[in-house]
Amino acid sequence: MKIVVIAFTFLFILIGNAYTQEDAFEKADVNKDGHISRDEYDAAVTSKFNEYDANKDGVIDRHEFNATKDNNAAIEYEFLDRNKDGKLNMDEFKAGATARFQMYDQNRDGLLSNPEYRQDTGFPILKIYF
Ligand SMILES: [Ca+2]
Ligand SMILES: [Ca+2]
Ligand SMILES: [Ca+2]
Repeated sequence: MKIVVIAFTFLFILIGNAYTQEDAFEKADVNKDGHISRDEYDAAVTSKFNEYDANKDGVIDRHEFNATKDNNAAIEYEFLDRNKDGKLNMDEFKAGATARFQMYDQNRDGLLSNPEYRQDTGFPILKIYF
């Protein structure tokens, strides 16, 4: 019985994660055309920046980015922090987000389709941005 409960709990966690992923794409796709345009992406990235910036000082520090705990976040933080001052401002965050968008936009149509969003890059980098 206990094992069944654990198995179900695990299943719910998996389903929960799948829904979370679905939500991020669908939430960003404001006009529900199945693609995330650059405008939609910019809006989602801006609100994500504000979400990270917990103390509202206009920059994301390493703690706010979770870079002190998460190795992938730490690597992405280094990539984003172009002037290496240990802070991310909105310009740096958006420049990095644009670079990642272009990386995922495989057919170069300026739109992010659902399969492009879900392609396996080894690490779901876009989750960092929206
Ligand atoms: Ca759209
Ligand atoms: Ca901050
Ligand atoms: Ca595309």
